[in-house]
Amino acid sequence: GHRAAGSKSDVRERTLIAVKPDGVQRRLVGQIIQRFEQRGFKLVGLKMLQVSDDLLSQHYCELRTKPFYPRLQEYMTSGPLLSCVEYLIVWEGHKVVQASRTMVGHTNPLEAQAGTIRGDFSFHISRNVVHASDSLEGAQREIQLWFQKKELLNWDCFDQTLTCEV
Ligand code: IDP
Repeated sequence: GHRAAGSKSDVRERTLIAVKPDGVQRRLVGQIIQRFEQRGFKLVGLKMLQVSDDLLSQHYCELRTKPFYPRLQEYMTSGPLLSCVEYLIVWEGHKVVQASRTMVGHTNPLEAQAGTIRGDFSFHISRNVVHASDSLEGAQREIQLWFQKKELLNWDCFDQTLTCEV
């Protein structure tokens, strides 16, 4: 049977975006948040933290055995950036997982199109500025890993509650 495009379950879809340490050091956080806001997604969770090796390996559980994992770990938790602060941001909206992957661009910035975050702000795979969950299941797992339930806010947009009264 036919179902309307914007059903409630679609609208509540959520994804995790992380601004990696290079993005924070380069003061790109505002511009990255702005791109998701202007696209129309709703910010429902936001925190700044220093990622531990342990949480990083849980986050990247599928990459732990890859040859580049030590380099990834150095990029995200230690190494030349001295203090590795990152921002974790949860966005909500229709098909937000897929839309975010498109906005972020190819893993290797050299392959990322201009107009994407990686294509506009980076040129090296170990300095690719952002993370975006790659599937619905991945998003749910990652959001649970980084956020407690009470840290995610359900809020109504002001413009949806305006009436003619002043
Ligand atoms: P994604 O971030 O685009 O989802 P993943 O394959 O999940 O890509 O890899 C996670 C991160 O690990 C990448 O964003 C990148 O920083 C790093 N990475 C991935 N592949 C390589 C590689 O071949 N060499 C070095 N670093 C890599």
